[in-house]
Amino acid sequence: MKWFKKKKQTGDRSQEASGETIAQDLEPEAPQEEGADTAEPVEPVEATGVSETEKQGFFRRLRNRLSKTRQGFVGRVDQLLLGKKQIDEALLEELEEILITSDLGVQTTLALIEKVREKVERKSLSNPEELKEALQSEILAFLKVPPRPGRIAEEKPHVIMVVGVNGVGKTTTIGKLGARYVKEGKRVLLIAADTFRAAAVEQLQIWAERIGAELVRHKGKSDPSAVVYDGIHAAKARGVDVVIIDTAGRLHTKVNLMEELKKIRRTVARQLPDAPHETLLVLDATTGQNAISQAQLFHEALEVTGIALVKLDGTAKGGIVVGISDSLGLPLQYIGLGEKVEDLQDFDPDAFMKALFSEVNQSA
Ligand SMILES: Nc1nc2c(ncn2[C@@H]2O[C@H](COP(=O)(O)OP(=O)(O)OP(=O)(O)O)[C@@H](O)[C@H]2O)c(=O)[nH]1
Ligand SMILES: [Mg+2]
Repeated sequence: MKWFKKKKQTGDRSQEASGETIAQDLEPEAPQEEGADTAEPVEPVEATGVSETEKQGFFRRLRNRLSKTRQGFVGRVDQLLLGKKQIDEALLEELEEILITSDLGVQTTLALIEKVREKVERKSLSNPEELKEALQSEILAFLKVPPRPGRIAEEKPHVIMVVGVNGVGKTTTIGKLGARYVKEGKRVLLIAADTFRAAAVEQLQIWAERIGAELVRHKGKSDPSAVVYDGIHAAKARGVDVVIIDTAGRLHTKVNLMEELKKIRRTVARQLPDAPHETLLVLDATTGQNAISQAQLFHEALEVTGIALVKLDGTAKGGIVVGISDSLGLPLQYIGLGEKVEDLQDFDPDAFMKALFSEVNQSA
């Protein structure tokens, strides 16, 4: 039965950054419990069937949570253009600096500036207002990675394996994502395969209880693949729709980590030949260009299918969205805008740009 469809995107993009940053050492805090899922309704997964009021609330939240980036990036562009009458080389150089320091990435910035410069030379762009419009449309073009046919799970369950370095927001993202599927009426099972850290299992358990998902866990420090084996087995037996696997972000070495994750993947595939259907990489927007290096590392080892870029609410350098879309050729699937269950949104390039470039001084 072809019951589940996911969009996937592709792009012929160059690699931008290199290096490894697996040893990031952020200690996650426990998820916030109070009223997390009662404050506002959880947004549905599909845009279809969403009321106008919900859409507005959705956009308002996006806009509010991007305020740091709007002020730090678009606000600086506005300041640069203020009172300028013409576009000269000095102005383009300053713009280049703003783009780079907003974390769009060097290569992406140079490509953007080049496109703008061409337009200036062709005289299709002559004043700062037009420059700002051109900048928006060129950035949007970078964000719109062309879609490709989705991968379809032939039979239940649809399996999503979530990976990323420690502290980026994997477990929180799993909670939010699981909540969306539960809201859609799907039966969701979470697998606690981060057995490296004692508190990790409890953290996932809290999320499972909060969102109404099932949980498969082992007591004590067992082999992650053994937990995954039991989890998939249970999911098949119970007719679960969606399985989400939480994994460790840190092991003794990064080689160990990647080998462990590959082993988990093999375990899943042995029980369900097409699975995992998605390998979702969670990246922390506040780590800037490191996020791109991490993505390259994980993608090489695990063939990541999509990215969740979270903590966008906590950074003025949201330009990383553009850098990631441009340099990885991987679809930016979700963005995280806070710690609560409703703070995970599908990444929508048009809405993102609209939220970012709406008037800086407009009340949030
Ligand atoms: N502001 C903000 N905080 C977030 C977001 N996503 C996650 N967090 C917070 O980031 C911290 C770490 O999140 P976790 O979900 O525990 O991260 P993890 O990747 O599972 O960490 P490990 O299990 O140690 O590998 C928690 O305090 C979360 O509440 C987000 O979109 N915005
Ligand atoms: Mg975790």
